[in-house]
Amino acid sequence: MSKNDARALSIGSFAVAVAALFFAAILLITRTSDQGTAASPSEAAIETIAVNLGAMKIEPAELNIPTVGAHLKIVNIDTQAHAFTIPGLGVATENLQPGESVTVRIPKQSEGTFEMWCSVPGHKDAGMKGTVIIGTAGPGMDHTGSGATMTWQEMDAAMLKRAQAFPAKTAGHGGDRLEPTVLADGTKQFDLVAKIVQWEVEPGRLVEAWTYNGVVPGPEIHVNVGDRVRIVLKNDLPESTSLHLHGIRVPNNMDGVDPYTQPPTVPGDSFTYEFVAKAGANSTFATGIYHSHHNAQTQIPNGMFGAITIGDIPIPDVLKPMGYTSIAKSVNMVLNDSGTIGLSLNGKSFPATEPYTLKKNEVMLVNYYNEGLMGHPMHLHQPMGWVIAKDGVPLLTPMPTDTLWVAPGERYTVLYKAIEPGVWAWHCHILTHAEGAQGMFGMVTALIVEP
Ligand SMILES: [Cu+2]
Repeated sequence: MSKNDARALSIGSFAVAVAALFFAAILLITRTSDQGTAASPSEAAIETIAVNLGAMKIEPAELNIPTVGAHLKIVNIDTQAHAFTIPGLGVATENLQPGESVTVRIPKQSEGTFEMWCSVPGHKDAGMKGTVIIGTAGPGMDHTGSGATMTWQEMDAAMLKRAQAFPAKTAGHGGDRLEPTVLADGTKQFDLVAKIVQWEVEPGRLVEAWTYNGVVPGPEIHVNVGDRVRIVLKNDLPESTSLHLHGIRVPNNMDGVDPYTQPPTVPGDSFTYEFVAKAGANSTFATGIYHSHHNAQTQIPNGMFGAITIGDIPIPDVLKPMGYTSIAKSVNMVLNDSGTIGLSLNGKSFPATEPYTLKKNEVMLVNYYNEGLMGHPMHLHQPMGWVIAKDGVPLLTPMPTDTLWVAPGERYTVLYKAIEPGVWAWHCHILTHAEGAQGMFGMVTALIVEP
């Protein structure tokens, strides 16, 4: 984005300003899932999508189902009987009386478009019909269309609508610091419960998240170098798990790699991790992440990750004459791209991502963590960044950055200084992770620099 764009952005309200950047009118799919029905890990990852049979209409009229399949929870919210069918997928319910509901499993499918309607005579012609679209952008909506079927006016309108929704309110906020229970001997105890909850990734999109303490990311654990730490993990998942302290120096038997260093922690069981908090090798601090190390390719992308930070990260002396003298704000930003959560920053997708605010000349410390399955080049418009640490170890010489490739498992610590006022986009620069024909989505947020 050029400086001229930036000036345009700073005109008008924040929402309209950000509008130049962004997205739109999404399928109004209410996605729900019945908690606790997760019979097996693969089933638990399948979304439940609500379909309402109303007065001569089916809501949503356009149903977007991922290729991995879904459960359709069909509810008759009308005052007369209806029956739901997708003949092309072999779905046909009995007559549903007012208030009745039924859940139908849509198995794994290849991409395609089908018709759905109410099979009670006359109802289809009266308007009870719609379209079922299988496939496209993984969990959630299709954000990646080329826009070939839209006029440019429609595209602009869609982008404006989506942009104006930012920052959109959603239920749940992850990554907040967890207060320890301090035991008699000074040990700091942190209690984590691994469990599945409904998590609102963006407005109206509820997914089955696999969480620590019901939030994505899990709460931040912060301790000082030398602290005695105890993390008690209770497993309320429908399968085993274990907790690995990624990037943190712990005794081997606390490394959380079942079945080598411990048995798997089975459903209903607990495991206690105990260690003395150490700085990284050649470091005075540590920047780590705790996450599952059991069926991890599913459990982690579905939400089982949280920052663990030890000590404070010093500002390198070489940056102080350049105005990097104190830290106004510290931010953990956990990247994800897969599982039920999908493309997200700290468990939320644009427009539900969190904007950050700085005053001119203030410095923000950002810890990037990538818990996804792909690399992400994180790009913050104008404010100049210096990478000061990688994986919790200070660089001997800080490295300038406006775009930083963060590979899965990596942590980078960056100091950004606010230079000019404005709303500065902050996003992954793999563009299909950030923008579609209907505007921005996924791995996008903004830094607002106040005068
Ligand atoms: Cu990306």
